[in-house]
Amino acid sequence: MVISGGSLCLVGTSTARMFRYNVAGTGANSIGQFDGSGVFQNMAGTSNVGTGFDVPRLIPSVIPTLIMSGETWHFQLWYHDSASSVGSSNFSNGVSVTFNFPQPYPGMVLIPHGSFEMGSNAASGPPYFGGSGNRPVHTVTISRDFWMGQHEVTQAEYQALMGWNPSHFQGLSLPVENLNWDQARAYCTALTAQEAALGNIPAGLEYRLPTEAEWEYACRAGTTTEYNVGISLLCTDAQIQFSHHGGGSCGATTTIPVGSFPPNSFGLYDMHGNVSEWCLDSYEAYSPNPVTDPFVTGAFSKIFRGGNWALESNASRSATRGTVGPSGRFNSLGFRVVLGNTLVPQ
Ligand SMILES: [Ca+2]
Repeated sequence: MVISGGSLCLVGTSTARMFRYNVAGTGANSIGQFDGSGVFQNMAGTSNVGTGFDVPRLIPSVIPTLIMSGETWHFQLWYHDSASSVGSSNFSNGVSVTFNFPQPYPGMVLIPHGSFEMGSNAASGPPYFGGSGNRPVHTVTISRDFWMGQHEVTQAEYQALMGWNPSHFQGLSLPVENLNWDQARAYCTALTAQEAALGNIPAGLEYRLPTEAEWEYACRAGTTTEYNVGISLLCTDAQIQFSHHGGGSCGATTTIPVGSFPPNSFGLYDMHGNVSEWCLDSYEAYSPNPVTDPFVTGAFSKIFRGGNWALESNASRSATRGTVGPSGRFNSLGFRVVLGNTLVPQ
């Protein structure tokens, strides 16, 4: 039995010709049969138990059969002895199946696929202090939808899954920090194992760190300005140390609970500020050529993104790239997870 795209495909033998099903609680019945390839075909309509269909019967066109997660369907093989009366249909004992579709972990937001301009041409002076590492701006296509955590991973989430809390600033609603790249990836691996055991991960996907391109695409959420809130980032927009847009010192001395500022249009909080966020990629200079689903691996230095409570507004721009060795641990560096296609860094 295969679930694909929300429709039902029953695979059986062509000799087991007739089938019926009903959805528990609805009273709805319908009837169908396996075709010559052993694929169940829905014959939409009300079941005619007792009248039945002679076998073989013409196979109708496939009618999509929607199944909702959590529904229990009852399947029952039956046959009609055409040599006797129409009331002599015979039924097997049948089988009941409850369908539970993969459900992303709570707090994951669907990020639709698309293209964007990655990088920044911001000048080297104030207020943005742009750099060559942000250039050249180039077209990046994210070819597949993915899910991203609304929030930086909290200490409550990390403690619950990993059994300890490495953070310098303690507080369950604060982002977890002071953990290295491998520890962030280990959390993703553990989350994948937990959710896979619950049947919540579609084939080919995993929980992992975002690629740098996924991170910037999600941060921008369609914006082309230096910040996803516009051309300026103020102390009232994010947990940062200093705003070069007239805000001056923000007085930040610590992380704050995740989600303390409004989200971007994808529903993602703290993409600017609070803690910087580990990405899966290694650092590599940008190429001017358009690229699809970039994923850089192999180099020593890893990427972190988004600025943090100890950095100034220019370091929190959508395009600003941070690099550090994988063993780095800082009280200003955490992470968030994505549910996306499986990627293996080297
Ligand atoms: Ca952040």
